[in-house]
Amino acid sequence: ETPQAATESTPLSSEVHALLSELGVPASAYTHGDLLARSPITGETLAHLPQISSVEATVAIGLAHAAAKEWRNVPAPRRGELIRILGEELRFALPALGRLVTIESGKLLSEGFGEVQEMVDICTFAAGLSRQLAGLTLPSERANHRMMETWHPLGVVGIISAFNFPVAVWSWNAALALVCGNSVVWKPSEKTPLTALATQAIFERAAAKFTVATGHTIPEGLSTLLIGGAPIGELLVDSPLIPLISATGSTRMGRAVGPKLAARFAKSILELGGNNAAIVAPSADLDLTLRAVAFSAMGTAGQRCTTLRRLIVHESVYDTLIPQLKRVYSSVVIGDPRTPGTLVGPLIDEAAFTAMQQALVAAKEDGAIITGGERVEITNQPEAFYVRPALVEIATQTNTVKHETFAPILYVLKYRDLDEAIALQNDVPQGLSSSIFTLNVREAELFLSARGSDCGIANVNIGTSGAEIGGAFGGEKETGGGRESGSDAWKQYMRRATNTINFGTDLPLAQGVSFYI
Ligand code: UN1
Repeated sequence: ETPQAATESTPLSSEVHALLSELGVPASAYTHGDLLARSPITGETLAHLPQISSVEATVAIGLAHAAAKEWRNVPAPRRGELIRILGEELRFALPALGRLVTIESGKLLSEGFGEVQEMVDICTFAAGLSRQLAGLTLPSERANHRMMETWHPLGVVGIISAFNFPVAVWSWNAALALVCGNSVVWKPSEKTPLTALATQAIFERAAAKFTVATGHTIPEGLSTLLIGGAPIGELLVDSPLIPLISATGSTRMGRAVGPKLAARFAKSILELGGNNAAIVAPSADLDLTLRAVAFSAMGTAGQRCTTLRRLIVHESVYDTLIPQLKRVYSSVVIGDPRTPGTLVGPLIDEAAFTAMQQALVAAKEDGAIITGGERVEITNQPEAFYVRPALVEIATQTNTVKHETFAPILYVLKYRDLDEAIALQNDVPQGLSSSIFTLNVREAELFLSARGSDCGIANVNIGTSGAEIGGAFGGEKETGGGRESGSDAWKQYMRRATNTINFGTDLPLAQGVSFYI
């Protein structure tokens, strides 16, 4: 590989270089190499990064494996201390890292900051968790016996993350994996390598402070960043030294990764596509519904896994809500996500724009009525892709509707009775997030019941996106079944041993089996 010349400096690239330097990333990490970092805000190239070779990556996995063997001996609350310090460093870095997230992923500034806040929050959660990795004690059927569960670290945890939450998803996995006594190896999206570099620099600072504070050195390779393309992801997936891979991305990616992991009996946490719906019932508070739908459907330019993609509206409120929603869709401010007042930033790249246009053409062929969806020229930058979010009224749930397009398209369907609405909501291959807007307790509870939403997330009177870290995050069916972040998601980063201890002098066998020698 011939290293390429440094990027021409523009106001945006200069700002990015200043942010990276403030965050502690050495210039040598982004001034040469063949991976281009770009900003969807202008489409310009911000930096050039070297990519790790397969040989180097294999060495790094070996180091991570050795690191895990050391780290598992450190008491969990002490491991929690590292994550507490990481949270502190992230809190300190929030303004700069949040801005970098905005520049590299195109989300609004408040969302860039919110993403880093999410990292701080999971560190707080994980630090507390480090004293609560509790196993059950269970009654033994035998006299003078005790049964209990012990949770042990797995080893190396591989993290494959997507562009849309370029750093928060790493932190959900890394914070839990590290307090659980594992090491982590991270392959970020090729579309967002700079925020990954910054996050790694922050981790290293936290590790150095941990050493000063505790006298404990952090094993080399406890947290490793691998900048590279699909072959590096495949290397992680195929490595016998990695017992768990947490992968976030498309269902297509999951279909490639899942069977490979299953074939070598590795564990997986898959966070794949969503096709999230909200039901708007007759009693819904329509002002609140309008705001919730606007944020969930248009926010982050439709590029969250939890983005609202289908709105299932009762016929009695359809003609009130939909015209209001159309007004919001045609007036929402689209533009530079750093500008106050902007609500819809850019799509990540041209491929996202093309996929959106293709979905809209297909919807039209299905007989849909489309409001918006066109490209919006904002900056005279041909490489930046801004769109007006699309509201697509459609009579039936066609294949186009059942497919996840990672762009701001909201399909609107009409319903008569709640069973029909719930059936529609569930009749897609994906099962991530869902909502109902209703003031009727029977409807709300039915929606949350076993015959209600089949998703991993089911909400009442809030949108489908913007989950807190305290709950388990993930979904069913083609979403992959994984759960990350809060609740007891930590258990996936550990292996459970069932221990039976005999403190008597006899050897009674379970189930009354007799075996006397
Ligand atoms: C994602 O889009 O990959 O619930 C994650 C949310 C965010 C996480 C989204 N907290 O929308």
